[in-house]
Amino acid sequence: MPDTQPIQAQGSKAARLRALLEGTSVVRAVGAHDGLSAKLVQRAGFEAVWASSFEISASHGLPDASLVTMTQYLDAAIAMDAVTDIPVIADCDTGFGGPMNAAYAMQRYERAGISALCIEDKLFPKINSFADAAQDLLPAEDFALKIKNAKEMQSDPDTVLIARTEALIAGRPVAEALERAHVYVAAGADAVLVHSKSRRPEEVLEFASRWESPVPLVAVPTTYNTVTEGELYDAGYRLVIYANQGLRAAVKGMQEVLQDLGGADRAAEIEERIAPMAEVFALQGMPSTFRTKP
Ligand code: SPV
Ligand code: MG
Repeated sequence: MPDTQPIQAQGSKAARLRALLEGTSVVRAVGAHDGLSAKLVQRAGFEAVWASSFEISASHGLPDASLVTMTQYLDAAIAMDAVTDIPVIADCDTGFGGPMNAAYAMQRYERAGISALCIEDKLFPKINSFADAAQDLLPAEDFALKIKNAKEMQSDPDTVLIARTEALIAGRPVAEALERAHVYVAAGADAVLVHSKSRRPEEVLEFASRWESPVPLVAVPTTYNTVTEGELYDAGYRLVIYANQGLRAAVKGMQEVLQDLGGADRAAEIEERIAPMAEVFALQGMPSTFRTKP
């Protein structure tokens, strides 16, 4: 069904993502977990969708701990890609296992038309970066092998492979994060995501100031949320991912409305706080002739 958003520029989504990453302003992606949330990201004007493992796991009612299978993650990414015109960047956790799993993920996601994959250097099974748990890292050379295997399997030169280092999440110094990231670039990574759970942006800014590669940097300012996109761009970050704000807004909105509905004895009490059916019809791509009239 047609969406009301105009189709954007020509060329594959992956080629457009590459062009965006070489542009003169920061590329902004927002996390999503299904077709509807991805459409909302596009409609709000963002340039890319982050198929977040945290959001997709949460949408299954499960922790983000390598419980959801690659096929389930892939299906969710496909659902997002199918109803949007902007590139989908798939959060592929650790690559779903060892180097062969990472290569297989590359093959499956690419064939499904997903523009970018992101894999991280934690041990499989991993747990969400903000969980109060051990955040064990794979030796850098072992993770480099995953990158090499995935790049070898890649068939579209425009597909973007993002290598994510969790060194700072694991409590290691910036120097180790840099060392790891440079190894990952040598192995073929097209971009580097350095994740941080600090409340302040200093460590990601320091990382960027010591970065010695033309490969673009990616930031996820979830905890260090006072940093501006301009500050990140000036430091060297080319992609900023707002990884989970949409899901968290949805959870809060649903909790509040359902709580109030539970305390009322008719739906009219909450009607003004929920989207009209017509708005959802429009989001679904229902032909206008079938939509309810105002
Ligand atoms: C995700 O959105 O799943 C991410 C980012 O990987 S984080 O939750 O911060 O690990
Ligand atoms: Mg994730």
